[in-house]
Amino acid sequence: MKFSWRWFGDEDNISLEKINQIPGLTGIVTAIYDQPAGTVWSIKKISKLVQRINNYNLELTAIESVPVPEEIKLGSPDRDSYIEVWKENLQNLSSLGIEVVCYNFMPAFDWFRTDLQKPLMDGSNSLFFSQKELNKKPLEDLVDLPGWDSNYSFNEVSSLINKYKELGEEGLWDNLEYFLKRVVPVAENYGIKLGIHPDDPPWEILGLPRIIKDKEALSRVVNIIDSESNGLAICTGSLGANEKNSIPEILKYFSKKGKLNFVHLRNIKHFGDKEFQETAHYSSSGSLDMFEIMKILVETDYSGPIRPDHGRMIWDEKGRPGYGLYDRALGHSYILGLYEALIKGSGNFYG
Ligand SMILES: [Mn+2]
Repeated sequence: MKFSWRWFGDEDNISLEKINQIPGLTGIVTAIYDQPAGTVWSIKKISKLVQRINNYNLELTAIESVPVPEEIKLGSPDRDSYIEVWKENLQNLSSLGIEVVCYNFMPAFDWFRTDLQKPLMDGSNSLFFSQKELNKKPLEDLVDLPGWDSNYSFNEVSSLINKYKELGEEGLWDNLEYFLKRVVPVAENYGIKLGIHPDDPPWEILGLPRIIKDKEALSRVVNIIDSESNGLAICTGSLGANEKNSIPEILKYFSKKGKLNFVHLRNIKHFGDKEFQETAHYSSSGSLDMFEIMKILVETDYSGPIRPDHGRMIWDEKGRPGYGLYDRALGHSYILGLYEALIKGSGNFYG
């Protein structure tokens, strides 16, 4: 397993120097952040990024993400030119030894929350989602949340949402299939494993189609083309927001099939129907059993990148919601401890 950390490059106030002081971390997950979706990442730029990371004896273990432009997700007439750019990015990334690329197929925006700083009982705060609260808010109040692409105005967001409503779930599936049939053979050719990140939260919001939300949907993705390049980035917190998704079962099923290319570890606490808050990684802090999850990854010999996903804000830290230093470092250390215990307890010593 490649224990990794998400780093936002120059925009990140947590330096590689600090990250390098976290015990047992060997990998960095990052992307080119200063270019819009649908543009070519030059070999020169990727090479500089890789070099910067390697200077700290760290490895770039996964790209998260190569964004999929709305034109591809919507199936716009010009989508082929954007798919060509995506393929070129795979080629450029592979030329620098990158093996894992994460992407998502969420319409209009990435993850979504109703509160970015909801207090927990211990005085820390974290991200929170409540469908009931979302239903009460007018759209105008929501577009400032960081899940939105800030390049869009309110009117543009509304028109985008309407286009997706017209497209519907099956239309979105068709466009994912069209995309994968073109990019997976290229990824395979360049030795890159793709991992689709589940929708977060994994249900329909604002009337938008959301398709990557359960085991059935993940099966449908991997069955579009049978290739080890056509895999999954399982995010325990995203899928786990729906109590019906059994994360250990999902991980076991896809890891055994060789479809698991990337893992995000995060715990969340359910508060009832479509309401949850992100918690510390420790099992008892939330609703997910992290021991069980790590046990399955060890037992199925998962060897790809793994990273602590969002953490709480603790010890008065201020920063990017979900991506502070302290709680993610605690989460990583805890996960690493589970890993060591599992490996040594099973009699298999890791080298
Ligand atoms: Mn995630």
